[in-house]
Amino acid sequence: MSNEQQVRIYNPTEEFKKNAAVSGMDAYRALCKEAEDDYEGYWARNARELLEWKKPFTQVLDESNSPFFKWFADGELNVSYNCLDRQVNAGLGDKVAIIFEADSGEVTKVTYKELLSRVSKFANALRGMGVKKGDRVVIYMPMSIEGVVAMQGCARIGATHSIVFGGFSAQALRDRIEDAGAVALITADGQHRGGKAMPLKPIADEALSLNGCDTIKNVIVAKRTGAATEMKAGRDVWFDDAVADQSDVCEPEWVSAEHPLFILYTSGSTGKPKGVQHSTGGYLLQAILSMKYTFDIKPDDVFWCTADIGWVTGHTYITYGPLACGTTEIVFEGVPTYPDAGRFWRMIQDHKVSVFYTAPTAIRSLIKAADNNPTVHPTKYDLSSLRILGSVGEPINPSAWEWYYENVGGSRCPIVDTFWQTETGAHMITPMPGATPLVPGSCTLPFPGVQVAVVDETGTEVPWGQGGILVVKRPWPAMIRTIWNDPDRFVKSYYPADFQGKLYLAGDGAIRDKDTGYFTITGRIDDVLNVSGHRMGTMEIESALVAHEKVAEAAVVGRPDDLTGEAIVAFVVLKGSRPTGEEAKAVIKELQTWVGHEIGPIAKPKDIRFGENLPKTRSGKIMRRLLRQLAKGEEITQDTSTLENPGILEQLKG
Ligand code: 6R9
Repeated sequence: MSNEQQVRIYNPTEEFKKNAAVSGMDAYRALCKEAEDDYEGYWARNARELLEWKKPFTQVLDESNSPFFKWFADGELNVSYNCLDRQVNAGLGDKVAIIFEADSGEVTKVTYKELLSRVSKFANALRGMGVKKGDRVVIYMPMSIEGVVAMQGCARIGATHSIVFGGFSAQALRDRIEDAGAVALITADGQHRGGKAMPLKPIADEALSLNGCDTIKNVIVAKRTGAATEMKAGRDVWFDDAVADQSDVCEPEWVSAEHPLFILYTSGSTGKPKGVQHSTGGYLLQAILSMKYTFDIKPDDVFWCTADIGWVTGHTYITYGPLACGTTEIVFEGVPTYPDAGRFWRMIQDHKVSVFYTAPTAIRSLIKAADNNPTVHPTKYDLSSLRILGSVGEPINPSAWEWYYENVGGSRCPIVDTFWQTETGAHMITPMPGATPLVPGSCTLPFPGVQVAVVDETGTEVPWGQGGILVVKRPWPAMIRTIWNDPDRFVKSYYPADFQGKLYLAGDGAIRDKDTGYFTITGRIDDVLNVSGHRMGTMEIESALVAHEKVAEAAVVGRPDDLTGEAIVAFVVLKGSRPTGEEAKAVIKELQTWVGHEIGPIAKPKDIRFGENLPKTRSGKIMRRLLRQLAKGEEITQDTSTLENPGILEQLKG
């Protein structure tokens, strides 16, 4: 963004502020101050108020074995009890917990009472198979009620679940089963996406036939597509049969607050995926507190997080946070573009969604779709039920932010741009919708109680206005506890010696506005480019490109260059069709000039390539490592089986 560009600020309306959980900046600052004055006291107060404990804790933060921190360790509770029994006991049994909309459009509603009954039966089925506290259960399922039931069922008996996203290959599933040493696998015959039925059980079977999976004793298979399915006698059982004769009463397993609720594999910068291990008490505390503060959740809200349960966002903001708050939430099986790109807007209209949480990549693709086809434009739908919009997963470029604000939110709904990670468990930097003045493209200020900073290579805080490394200064309740099977890697990755093991390294760069102190994430540290000695975030250049009227989406990577150290390569998707030949040359010139104007000549991409799309993981993250290989003209050695659209690699070879 050029300096001349006027930064617009969006304040919450008085009306909104009045009823907000965090009402006004004074209220926000008071919470931050409470935490600063008495860090443990702040979290302990919330843990007492927001969680129901079987055995109250007496210890708060235990730093004796740093960086393996513990929170509320002598307290005992159960996550499923806190999500389900608590609501039923409070008289919310008949409230709808889940509105499930299938890919086909079919809608199923489940009340809290019914959900408790289904989870209890499933938990009893697991116990009947001999699955016990501390055992690992891998879940490889589509977006479904059964998926949520499976997760909650594990939590109920103290089994540690590990979800593997339904788009992952047999090899990826195998690796995770082996690393976790799982005793059971919960899957489905298949899944529906965009009108097509796709297999899951055959992939699971393939994974189980590979070396390393013999720890799996039971496979539970939910019926989704009705595809002919091979069932191995003595190992495989249908989900419905497993629960059929089970009691709907299941005494929860009361576990320590430190008991591992789940492991979730995520990619590191190199090497094999890391099994991020999360806790019970601290994790649930921040899931609830962020529902309250960031989403300002109220009893009448209809909440919709569009993530998949295979990602951390689906864990915290589908399976646990909303249910622990007694919220009615949407669970969606399908994709945003089927049967057309108005699907999200139609669902918001039909279910009167009031809080909507999605990813910038979805927004950008829907902007493109709406530009090409006015009938799927959000303004064609009644979105008046909305009161808060959210964004997560990557930086949201200001132009997409403004489109989202105006066209989806009717210039009425605050946008919470939530920065966090698999490892952090819950929001870390985010606006409070009834307090924080919003600046498009900035995730603004820390969540109350979270202490983040921007530092240099030695761990010293840099002045506002100067870019640096994002760190967390103090342990927080929902943080990663370790990497499963690899505590050394945990220490090296997140508490490096460079910072004397005292600061959590997020892996992202950030800059604080020199006047407001607002945080802007500049992208993963490994995505920062150095061109002729100038440091700049790839995101900055992407944002400039996307601000051009012809550009729908852009990804920028570095390529080694003899002259300048690194050269900038941009992969661009235009709103219209993909240009070739002379036309392409003209657009390249136009975009180079544009970026030169927006940021400065140094930021002009040396090489611009056009594709109909960008290579993304199934969760919608741009695969930058792959783009870097393409930029260098290298052969693709990386596994591309998780790519949503492998065909576009040819177009981007340049
Ligand atoms: C929740 C989630 C984490 C990485 C993180 C950062 C990027 C997430 C962001 C954001 C800018 C935001 N990221 N939210 N960057 N603004 N609001 O996405 O977890 O899949 O582990 O990704 O995503 O780079 O380090 P995860």
